Amino acid sequence: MHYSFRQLTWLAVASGFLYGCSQSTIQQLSEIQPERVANLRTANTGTILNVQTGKRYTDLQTAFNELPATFTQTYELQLSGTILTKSATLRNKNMGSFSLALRGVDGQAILDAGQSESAVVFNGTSPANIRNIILENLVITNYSLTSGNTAGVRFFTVKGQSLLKNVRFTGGYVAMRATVQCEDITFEDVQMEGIRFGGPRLGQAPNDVGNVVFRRLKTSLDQSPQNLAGADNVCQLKGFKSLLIEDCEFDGATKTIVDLYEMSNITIRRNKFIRSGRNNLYGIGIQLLPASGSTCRNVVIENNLFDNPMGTAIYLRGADLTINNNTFVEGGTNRPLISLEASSGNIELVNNIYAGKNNTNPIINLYQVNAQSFVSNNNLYYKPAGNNRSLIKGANGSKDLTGATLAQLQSKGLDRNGIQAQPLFIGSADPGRPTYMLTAGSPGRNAADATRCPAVDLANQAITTAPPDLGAYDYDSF
Ligand SMILES: [Ca+2]
Repeated sequence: MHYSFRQLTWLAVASGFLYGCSQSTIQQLSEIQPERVANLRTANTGTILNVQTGKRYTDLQTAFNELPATFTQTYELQLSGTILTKSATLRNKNMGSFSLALRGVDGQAILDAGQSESAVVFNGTSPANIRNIILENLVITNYSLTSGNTAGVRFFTVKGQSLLKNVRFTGGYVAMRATVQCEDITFEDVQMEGIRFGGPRLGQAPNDVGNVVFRRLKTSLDQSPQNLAGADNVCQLKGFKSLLIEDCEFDGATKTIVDLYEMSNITIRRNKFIRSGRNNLYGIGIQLLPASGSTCRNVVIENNLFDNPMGTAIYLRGADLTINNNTFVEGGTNRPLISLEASSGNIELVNNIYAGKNNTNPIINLYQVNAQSFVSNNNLYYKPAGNNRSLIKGANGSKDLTGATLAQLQSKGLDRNGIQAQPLFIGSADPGRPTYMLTAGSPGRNAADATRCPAVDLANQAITTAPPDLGAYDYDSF
């Protein structure tokens, strides 16, 4: 069940009436800013059951405190209803190799931070050993609107494999923040709504986080006018061992959607990037920057849709870059659609659709690129008639690769199997198919290099019917 933020407030009010105000509730209320008291937002109406001990709580901090200092087993706290949780913190525990789950039963339980800082904090700063945290079936709401250092969920030094599954963040400033030598974190079916100054903010130093997976993450932008003037990047991610982003939908950003620093081993596939840079032409769909004097390696970006980016869709400074089977539908920017800078290793751009609009800048810009191999083939380029922009501009090492027409690119050894034509997307003609799938008559249909195609397309269909199409979708496999 999905509640809007306004509905959540109503629920809290209604629950307050239903359950009445106990003595402990009044005590909780007195700790909150006075204007919140009038809202009755702060009622504790939920319950917490420690499955292992059978003990029940209405206060998350008490439930944490009564967990043993040294775990000899796994623990599960089952949450039901709405829990007011003013930065409840798990700390000073040695969890050994065990785990702790906070799991909503009866649907998603609501952790309401009461506009204090974080809703829930896990602090494994030495000598503690906090690890393997599972947060499942929860709504995290009403966390700090003003501080970028706190977040709905805050991890310090959380080890092992942690999981957020079916968690919805709404009504706050930064959804989740993890820093100081955390290990692996997986997000599955997580929503981050009303982005102001960020969804996930993970890592702040080299090697700060382990292996991170975002699977079916959905973000949406706070559309209020004051937010659109100043909001920040959606995902700010730094210093991971590896990163996988798949099957996510990032709807709206006023600046950059995925902002990556100082990491290698990145796979970004089957995602929709919608309206990046909405109010800021320097906002980018995916940006990757290395540390000074270092190089980010092994970057794969495939089967994504870049739907009307207002600025550059992909800006990478790294090595060993693969950008295959993506569909780019330009949003009327005056920036290059793809910008590769100071890049080395092997670079490959294959099976992409670049649907340019009225830009005068190149579709692909190369700056200080010095790759061992530079492959661009089986791509479809489109720019309106009479437009002089370069399809590719710049050089690889000393070899100039600039071309404003397909023939010019081919004369430089690029896009031998390329196409320069209108892509002919389905649009609204067939509501049963994705808008940016190619039509049956598109020149990009059956035009892909099958050896570079992934097994599954953006519509999550196995690509079974050769030859595959250019771009993120395959018509025949649908
Ligand atoms: Ca086909």
